[in-house]
Amino acid sequence: MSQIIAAVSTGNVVSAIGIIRMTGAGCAVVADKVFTRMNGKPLADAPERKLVLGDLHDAQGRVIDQCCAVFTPGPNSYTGEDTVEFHCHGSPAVLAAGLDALYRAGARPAQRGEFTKRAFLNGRMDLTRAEAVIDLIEAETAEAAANAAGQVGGRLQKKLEPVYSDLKDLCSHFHAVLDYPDEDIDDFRLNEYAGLLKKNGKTLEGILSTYQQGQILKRGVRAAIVGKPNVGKSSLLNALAGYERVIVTEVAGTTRDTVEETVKVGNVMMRLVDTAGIRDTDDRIEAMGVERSRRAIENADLVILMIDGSQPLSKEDGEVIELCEELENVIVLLNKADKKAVVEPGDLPFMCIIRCCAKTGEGLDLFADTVEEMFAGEAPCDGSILTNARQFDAIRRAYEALTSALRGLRMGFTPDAVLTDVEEAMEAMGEVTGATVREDITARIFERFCVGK
Ligand SMILES: Nc1nc2c(ncn2[C@@H]2O[C@H](COP(=O)(O)OP(=O)(O)OP(=O)(O)O)[C@@H](O)[C@H]2O)c(=O)[nH]1
Ligand SMILES: [Mg+2]
Repeated sequence: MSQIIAAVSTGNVVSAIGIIRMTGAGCAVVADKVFTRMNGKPLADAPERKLVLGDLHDAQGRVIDQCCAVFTPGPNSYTGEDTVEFHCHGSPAVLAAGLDALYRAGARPAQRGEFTKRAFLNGRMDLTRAEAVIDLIEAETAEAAANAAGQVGGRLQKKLEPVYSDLKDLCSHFHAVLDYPDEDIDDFRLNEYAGLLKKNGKTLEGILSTYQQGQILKRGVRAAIVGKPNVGKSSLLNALAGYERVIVTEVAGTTRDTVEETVKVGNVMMRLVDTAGIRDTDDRIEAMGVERSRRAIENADLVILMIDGSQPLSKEDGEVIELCEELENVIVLLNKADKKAVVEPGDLPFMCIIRCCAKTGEGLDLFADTVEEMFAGEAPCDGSILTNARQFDAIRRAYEALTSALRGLRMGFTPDAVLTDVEEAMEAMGEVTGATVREDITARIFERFCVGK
């Protein structure tokens, strides 16, 4: 029988309400030692899943808080086990005292993610849903939250389940063939197998194709604003951030170091990096900043190349243009559109060029539309997007094993060789859903969680 665990599930800050959660068979009895209902009856007699008022007190009977408690018997609780929650006044001191009282009454401290780990081990959710819980807690945008919520609801699991089930059928057919070697697989069956492998390979390919979008959804677009000094890079960062995040002056070489800020451009979360203007310089500190600017270009998903459109292109502009020319994702901003335009888009070797004014914000709407077009992605944020590196790796291995099985089948390999590939694919799929995942990996997954979840 699992032990009774308890933790504060809300943050360690003063708030209106704070929640202590406890789970494990018999936890209502532990609760009765520290919580006295207004009517004096045991908590287990209270209506299930309904808040009841009472006093939370320590072992000596000293009242810690007047609060509500709710009892949810297993197996229909989050963890699948009996669960009690105390909805207290949200003082960290109250919550710490309440938790201490529960420890003294028989509960032990919960480890990180232990509630969700129990939910997984008790079959309340598969691993895709359990992992999405942490994504939901950590979501930084509504879109990321919506996608994680979809996966908590089982969208990814539902896509993977039929694939796993088809592979299981295939394996059993192959085993039958191997057990009765005199019966050849006829062409009809071979075509059927090949069709099944192809169909499921396509499903996995479709899921894998969303991963890049998932990366962007989860961590945002890493975007470096680059250009020669004084073109308005820092002014752009400030305009997008909506406040004076960095110093702007008319002195070339104002920004010495890279400065990061997270902003939302349209629907897309961006990790914007303002960089030191790129030029040859004898100033040691500025030169170090320029080196960092070059590195920011290498690490960026998007380079925003800024040019002062009111000045003729200079040798320094040319050097930055050369650095960016071969990159996949570049948006050129011809800044200072409030002044007479001297540079024309046709003068530049780029496709995506927008005139703008960082001072007034002119042109930034078009910039936002362009960013959305480049990065918003096509899959809906409803759980369809794969965001998790571990899941991506396992699904990729399953896909490769299926491709290899299909190749083997077409080349007339013996059934046992094809079977090995299909079993490998099943094993990898099982790692995603948790059906075959190793215990040490499970432990690592739940260590990412916070205590109390
Ligand atoms: N007229 C006009 N001036 C601008 C515009 N954007 C920026 N500036 C001015 O250009 C000067 C340089 O702006 P910054 O934003 O500091 O330029 P920067 O590219 O970050 O410069 P460094 O940090 O030195 O590389 C400041 O005086 C800004 O007020 C614009 O759209 N129009
Ligand atoms: Mg600057």
